[in-house]
Amino acid sequence: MAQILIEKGYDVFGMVRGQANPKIRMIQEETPKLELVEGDLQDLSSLIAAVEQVQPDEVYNLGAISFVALSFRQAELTADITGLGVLRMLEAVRIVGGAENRIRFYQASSSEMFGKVRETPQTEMTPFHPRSPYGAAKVFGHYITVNYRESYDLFATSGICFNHESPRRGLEFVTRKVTNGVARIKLGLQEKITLGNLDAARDWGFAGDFCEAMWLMLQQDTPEDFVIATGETHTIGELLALAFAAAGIDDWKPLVESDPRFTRPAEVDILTGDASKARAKLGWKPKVDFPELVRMMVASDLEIEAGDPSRRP
Ligand code: G4F
Repeated sequence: MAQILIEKGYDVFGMVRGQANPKIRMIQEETPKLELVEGDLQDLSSLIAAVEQVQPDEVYNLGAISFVALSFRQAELTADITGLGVLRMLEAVRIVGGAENRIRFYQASSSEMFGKVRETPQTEMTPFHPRSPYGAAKVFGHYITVNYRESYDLFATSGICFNHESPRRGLEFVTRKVTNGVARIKLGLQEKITLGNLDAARDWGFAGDFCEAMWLMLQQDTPEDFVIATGETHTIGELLALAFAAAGIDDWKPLVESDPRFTRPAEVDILTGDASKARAKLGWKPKVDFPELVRMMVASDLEIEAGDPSRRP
């Protein structure tokens, strides 16, 4: 997101928490023009101070505990950061933005809110049925954003984003776990990839495309919520086949195993988004398709894993 906004000519400030945040070095190397400010989604006064310091025109709240599996083990923390953190950020935006509501606000809502899906494909009108503490916290974040828009006339919007991936994806998420595992197998650094539920299916898109949609949402005349998705669903089997093919490995099935350690107490089996509203009103459509996304991630992981071991994730 920062990279896209910098390319558009914005002065961009990223909020970081903690004293010795391990991601700061990577962020500074990848986006040197990004300025960092301190703030913590659990601490309203720190958010007010950050927003006062920056005096932003637009705030993009992409901050959360975003790993669904972790949310089962740290449910209260997830509710506090992923759920209540949105309320605190909205309060900071409302207070600092003054009576004329100078600051526009984007909330990263999630397709995890659809959970045990009530209809396919999912639209802005599909009822929610979250299947994890993460999904439940995102539902709160979504509705409190709608509520601040309706109560205080804030320019507050939610993008209901389906899974969006890139070479910068964390290794704990299934796409990157697969592409990084494939690269390591190819280079003789690892023998197998151990996953959880191999039957899951997702509507996976490229994060860069999705960030463009987030920006477009804040450039409209009126704030509205949008589903952001590719409309295509792929299985983990397809992800594996494409990733191994990108590394030139044919006989991959014996290289993948499933372990209950990686399954979840409740699962979201399948997601398919309908982004017709975004297409019609924002003129948005994804540019990178699924095979290209997987090839991009495998190529990046092959380069990382073949390089200096101290730079490996
Ligand atoms: O890559 P995942 O961990 O992503 P998940 O749970 O769909 O959540 C991501 O997308 C959401 C949008 O829909 C975001 F809101 C959220 O923050 C995050 O970015 O898992 C995808 C699927 C799941 O069904 C999971 O059970 O892959 C399955 N899976 C199977 N084996 C695995 C594994 N997931 C992970 N992370 N690791 C495995 O070994």
